[in-house]
Amino acid sequence: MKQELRTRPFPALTPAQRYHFDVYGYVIVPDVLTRQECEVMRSDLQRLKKDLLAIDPPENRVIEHAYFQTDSPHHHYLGAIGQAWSYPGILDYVTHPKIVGMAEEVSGGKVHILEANAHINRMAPEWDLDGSGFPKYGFHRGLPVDEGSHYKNGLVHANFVKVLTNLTDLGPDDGGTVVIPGSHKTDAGDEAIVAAAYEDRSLISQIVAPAGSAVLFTEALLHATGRITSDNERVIIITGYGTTYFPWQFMESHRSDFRIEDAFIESIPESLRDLYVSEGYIQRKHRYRDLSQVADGKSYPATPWPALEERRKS
Ligand SMILES: O=C(O)CCC(=O)C(=O)O
Repeated sequence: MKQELRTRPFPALTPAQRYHFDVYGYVIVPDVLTRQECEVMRSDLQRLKKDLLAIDPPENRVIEHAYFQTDSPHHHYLGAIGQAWSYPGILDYVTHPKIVGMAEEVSGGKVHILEANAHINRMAPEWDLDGSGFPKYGFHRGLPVDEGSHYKNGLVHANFVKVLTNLTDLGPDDGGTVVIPGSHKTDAGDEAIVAAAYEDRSLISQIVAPAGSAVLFTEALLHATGRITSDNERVIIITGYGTTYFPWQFMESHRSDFRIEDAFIESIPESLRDLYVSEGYIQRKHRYRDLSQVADGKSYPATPWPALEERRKS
């Protein structure tokens, strides 16, 4: 019998966190990563950025499928990092028991990795402002309202969710992600919703949280990168998880050749295999909680990747 749901907490969220997710479409979960984990992941992302920048000419900047989706002096957006096995902190993030457990809970069962990416950014030299001098944002959503969600036990479950974790502290000036709370329920035209939110800025919330806090949200929620006005660098790492209705062996990329490498697949530990590779068609494996159920507070250890250790040595 498969072990995947037993190696992760269920339910991963407290009733209050689960209720917040339902009402607002997102929840900030503090202390998901320790300071030490943040440091390891941040230094692996910085190393990947440095290694990519060292490749010349720039159009060849690909390492283990990871590449720059944005390569500008103030913003490096690293795409397709989910099989960058030379940077183990990244693999530890995308397969982290608590993070996957949260994604499974709000998806209503088994999930797999659809995308993995990261942003390393600083204050932008220019930013689009509205007539009153307030920032405009690139609000978007990856899941249409009502097309990718269902209710069970009165709780919303989404087929595509993201867990975005800040590896640096985010104060109010540090460009935390902005969201339009509750927009995951409103199918009234994204432009009209965003215009309404610009009219009354209290409809927009910005993530302000210490390093190691995770923002779990349904992709039906309108969200965007916030504006940095401090001198601090922001480093965030993101995994998008989808239910098994989404295609397998594919992770987001603007490059058409992107596929998970066979050698990488062979190195995946058994209990993490389902996160990367299909073992059958659909196999939804639902799992639902009641709102009153208390969170599973046990700490689940990360699964080691012995085969990768071997590859790294050879
Ligand atoms: O940069 C951010 O804070 C938001 C990232 C984002 O918009 C996304 O993952 O779709």
